[in-house]
Amino acid sequence: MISRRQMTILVPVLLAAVVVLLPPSARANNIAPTTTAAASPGPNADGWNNGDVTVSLTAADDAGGSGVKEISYSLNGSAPTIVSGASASITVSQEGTTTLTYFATDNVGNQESPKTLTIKMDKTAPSSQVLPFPANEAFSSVTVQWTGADAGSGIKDFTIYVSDNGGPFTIWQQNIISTSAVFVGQPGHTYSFYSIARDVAGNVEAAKSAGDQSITFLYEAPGHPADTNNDWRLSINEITAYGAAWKRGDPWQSGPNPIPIDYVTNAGALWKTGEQYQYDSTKNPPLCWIGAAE
Ligand SMILES: [Ca+2]
Ligand SMILES: [Ca+2]
Ligand SMILES: [Ca+2]
Repeated sequence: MISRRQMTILVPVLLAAVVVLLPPSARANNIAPTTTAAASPGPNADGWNNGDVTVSLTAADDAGGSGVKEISYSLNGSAPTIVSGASASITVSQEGTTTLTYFATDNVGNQESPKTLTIKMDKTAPSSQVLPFPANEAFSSVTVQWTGADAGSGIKDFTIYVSDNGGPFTIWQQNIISTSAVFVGQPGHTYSFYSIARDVAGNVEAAKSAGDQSITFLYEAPGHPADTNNDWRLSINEITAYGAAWKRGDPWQSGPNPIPIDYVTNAGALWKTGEQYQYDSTKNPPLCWIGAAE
């Protein structure tokens, strides 16, 4: 006879022995499979795709588990698709944001917690154009402006091309985020401009064969007298030399002389706002020299 006391010791020992002797599949019968998703091609650095994406789902059960029975997935909350086995392949081709929800189930019914993969897709190229120039703009420095629009991921940047007197278009501004820049040309030349936009997903606007806008520079616009190298920029060296000449009362290489104080302050203000400046024919010197947006 086994005593009551012996029983309290024997029963747990026997139960432990039964657990050890059971086959592994019966022991580990409550662990769900794990699914991993691989998107091909992956998104760009900004998180966008500009073409169809194939997602490969691969599920694995726990070692010695009952094995993967099926994978279930759905796109944007639609009715789930169930695929037998441990792998599935899904092609996402819809523009916009697609959320793929997926999980695997093993042969004894253990279900993985659903996982999601988000794909942002934009296959539509942007459009853009150089804006018309203001009337009577006929000097050799002009602000060129452009604009663009995009469905989906939005405009990333622009590349602006220029043609001199009907010659081939060459890049003037490459991958610029700003929507304006100052162009300095030669008197007597006609310049044509067009813009090509790029969106965040990497789509590029179709090539153009003609300019969006053109302008003819009839006259040489007078630069600021402090701009001694005539590059439409007032450097710190140029304004320092101009200011020193004014202080000493020395004559300057280009007039007016003696140097008026408001010419000196105007030069300093233009340097302060970013060096680059342009000519405004509607104002008198020195207010005709105004800061130019980079
Ligand atoms: Ca399992
Ligand atoms: Ca787009
Ligand atoms: Ca200069």
